[in-house]
Amino acid sequence: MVVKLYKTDLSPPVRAVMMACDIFKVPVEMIEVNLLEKEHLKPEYIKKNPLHSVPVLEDGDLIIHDSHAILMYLADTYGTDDSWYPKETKARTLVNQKLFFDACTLFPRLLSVVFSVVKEGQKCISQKLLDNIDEAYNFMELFLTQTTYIAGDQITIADLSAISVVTSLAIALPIDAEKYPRLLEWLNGLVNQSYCQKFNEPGVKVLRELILSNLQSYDLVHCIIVGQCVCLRCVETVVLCRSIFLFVNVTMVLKLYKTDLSPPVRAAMMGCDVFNVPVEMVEVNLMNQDHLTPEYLKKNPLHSVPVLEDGDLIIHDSHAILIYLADKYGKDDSWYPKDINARAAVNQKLFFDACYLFPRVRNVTYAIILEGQKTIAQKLLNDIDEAYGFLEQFLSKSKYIAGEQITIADLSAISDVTSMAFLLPIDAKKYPKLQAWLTELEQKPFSQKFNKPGVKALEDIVNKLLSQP
Ligand SMILES: N[C@@H](CCC(=O)N[C@@H](CS)C(=O)NCC(=O)O)C(=O)O
Repeated sequence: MVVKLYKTDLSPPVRAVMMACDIFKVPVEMIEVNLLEKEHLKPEYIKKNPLHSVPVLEDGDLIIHDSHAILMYLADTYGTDDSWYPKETKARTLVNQKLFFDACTLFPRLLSVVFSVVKEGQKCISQKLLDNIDEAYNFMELFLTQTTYIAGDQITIADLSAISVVTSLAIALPIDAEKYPRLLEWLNGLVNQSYCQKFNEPGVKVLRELILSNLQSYDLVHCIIVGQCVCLRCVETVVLCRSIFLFVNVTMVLKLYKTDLSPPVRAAMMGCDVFNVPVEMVEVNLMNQDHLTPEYLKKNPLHSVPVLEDGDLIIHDSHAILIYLADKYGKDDSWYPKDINARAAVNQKLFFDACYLFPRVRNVTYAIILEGQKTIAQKLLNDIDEAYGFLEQFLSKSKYIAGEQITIADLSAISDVTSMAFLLPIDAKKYPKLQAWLTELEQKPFSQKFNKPGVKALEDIVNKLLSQP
């Protein structure tokens, strides 16, 4: 049976999937979706993917709307061995966390550039956006200093995601060979591979032309960035708390670095509770910059919480943590199914949380807590309302967000939705399914114990800061 891939070459997530189809020899029919012609907003497409994004993979009645979840699915279904996506739990976890790194850190930094130039018509790429890209290169350099590829010494599907984005980021900011030698070595090794030349390079070229033509429409050849003259046309190839001990009958205790304010932390704490994980909670006070100390950065260069430490395995993303906990400590597979199709449905909703829900909470809370904003911009409230709309559509099809059973995707989502609901109350008439799901999940013991207190603390801080002159 031939699978269908809805795609456009401009898109790095699409390119990652096309490379995987090539590598795994997937019998695929490619269907062009012209974003500039708004084909992704047509009702037939929205029916397949309410998020109106590309790529979408259709395999019989299974529709997957996230490139990372597609890569996992293709590797499990079509991979001839497990080298691209190891089956062994620890090795798989390392790949998962780098897929989430791409979804949460790399790709959004490219999107910001494309939006600013193509949608908002900015003549220059702002220094802030360039600094963000530079920081992303730095993260990559740190990873690649430890291992040959980003998730270990073997190439994996995480490299496919990352290369499609890094080659696109390099359009905006060439990679400095002196500062990032390992990154460049990794990149040069990959861009010479036939799958990259065939399925990544053409799209990078189209994206480069799109970005440049938008800058050129302002008759710009050079882009002045804080006194520097950066000739974008010249950019050719990509050189271009120590508090809780849950006693169980095992000697090894895991450590979870956490702060209750954080939705991803709360999701991980709920996972620990649901799976009875023997965990020591270690408090990381973000206000005191505990997450920026050298010891913490050594554990997690991304300086985020949560981090789960299990012996020598360190996991720096809540979604990858939930997957790991479910696989290792789940008594059955109900929270994270082993069936490949059901698993793909959960994976895509974990990425939905990583890419849509959490960023929309963070945009508001960071603006208030870190930047001292005194009101919430209407655009950010609209984004939250749109997220409610997506959830309503998902919950109109199934009782929980990834099917008829509660899964780890609901844990991720509930931590974010409860953090949004005090910023923009949910209109139960407009979003009845969402309201019913929220009410049910809020009453669960894991939610009462490990989500509610953090939501209340966050709400109190936000309200206090908004009310201060
Ligand atoms: N994708 C990550 C996001 C984690 C994240 O951004 N956590 C925030 C707190 S909500 C943080 O640690 N911010 C501090 C920083 O990044 O410096 C996950 O799901 O674990």
